[in-house]
Amino acid sequence: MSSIDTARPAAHATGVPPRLRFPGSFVWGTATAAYQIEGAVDEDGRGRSIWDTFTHDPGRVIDGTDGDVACDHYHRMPEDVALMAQLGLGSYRFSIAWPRIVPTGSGAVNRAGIDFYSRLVDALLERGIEPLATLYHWDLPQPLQDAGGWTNRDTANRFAEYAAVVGGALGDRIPTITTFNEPWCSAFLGYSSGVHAPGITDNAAALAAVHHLNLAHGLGAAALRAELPATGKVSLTLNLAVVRAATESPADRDAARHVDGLANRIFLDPVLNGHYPEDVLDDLRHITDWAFIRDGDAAAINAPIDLLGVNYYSPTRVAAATPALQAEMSGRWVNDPMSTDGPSPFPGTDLAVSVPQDGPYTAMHWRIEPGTLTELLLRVHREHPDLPLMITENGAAFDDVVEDDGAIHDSRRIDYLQGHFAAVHDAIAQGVDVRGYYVWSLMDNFEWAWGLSKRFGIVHVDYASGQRRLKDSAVWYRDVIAAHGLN
Ligand code: GCO
Repeated sequence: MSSIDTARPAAHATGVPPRLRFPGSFVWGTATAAYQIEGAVDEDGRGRSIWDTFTHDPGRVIDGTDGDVACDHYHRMPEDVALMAQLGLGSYRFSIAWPRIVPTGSGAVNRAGIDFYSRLVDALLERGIEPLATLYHWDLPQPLQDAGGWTNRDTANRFAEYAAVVGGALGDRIPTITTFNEPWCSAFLGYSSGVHAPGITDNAAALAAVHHLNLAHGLGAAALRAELPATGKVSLTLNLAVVRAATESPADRDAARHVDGLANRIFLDPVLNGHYPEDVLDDLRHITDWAFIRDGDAAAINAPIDLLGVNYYSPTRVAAATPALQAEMSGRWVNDPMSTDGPSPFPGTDLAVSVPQDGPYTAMHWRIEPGTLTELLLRVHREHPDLPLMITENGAAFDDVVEDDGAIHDSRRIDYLQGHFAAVHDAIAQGVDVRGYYVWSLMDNFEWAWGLSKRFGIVHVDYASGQRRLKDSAVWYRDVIAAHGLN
């Protein structure tokens, strides 16, 4: 039976009911992350994070930019919240910068940091926009990295302390708090491919980081529960992958199983089922002995969550790492670690490689295939039927052009979003409990190793002046929200 609520009247100005209507309680939002938008890196007692260090290390960021100013959201927060209200957003997903709250990662709490997020939350609530806060969107306090970062088990305890501080200070006004955003990126891009901070290239370190991130999620979830009101919800956001084998050969199919293990099951299984996938443990014994997994960790990681956030952009295609592919890789990929044109190492393993896919592509060279989002949601729902899901990120970068009159006709972004909204609708119609959707991103921002060169926003940001301009996609999204569906 379809769970789509057809009783809700369409609020669209034309009075014509949308063709694809979403359930009445479905939430429409946009997402951002602290380091990508805030700037003000040295203000009001904020400590340094690994991203401050990384971006100031020449050669790490493709266009040489950094997040020192970014969208200057720290100073423009009221204006940005007004913009959200103008779009009719039901919710706003943002992240809290750990180094603003606990500047050195342990010990003293910085009141001014809490005050900033407190003002943000109040501004949102005043406008009827529900805050969804993430505790960790990659900005680890640098002193914790100096002590080993996520390879150090103790970082998980520091995270739980930080979670308790935020839960205690803001938990009465934030209905849902997310522990981590995309631990896969923190572990594998941070410690294996090294294209993200802290820029380490060591597969064994990445696997230790996976475990300590999972542990930190579990300890953090428990710490939050102890502080939150009974109605407070705790969630985790994962960037789950739809992994396809390059060919039907047994070797490529096994590579797809293996990568599915590293991209999805190494997080989903311990968090939701209380154990690591045996096949993944076995696959990687030549890299690590997994001795960092201690008695009691499985139960801690398995702390209940109320909601799973799913970030999804594009499918993944992999092949077994044959000598021929490895040779091709060393010619093409190693010289350009962000290239997606040729076969590339799959972060964290020497058993599989990522291979190119056909277009259409976004400006990230990510294949556009909305139906794979339906496929992913159906899979998670099949394996965890009682778990509510939320699309916490989906969106696309394109090379936007600002016309002389200031207009930005980003029709390809509208097409991308429309296709993915329809894919979510399709999953809901097939019985998946999807509670809402957050466009990545509210505004153009600092796209990590790509710097300011890739624009994901539905709002354009002129980085020189800080000026915000609605792209066509923002106006289109406003109408989707008003109609609560697609026409
Ligand atoms: C991620 C992060 C975002 C990115 C977005 C586009 O998924 O990598 O959560 O911070 O900016 O995904 O790459």
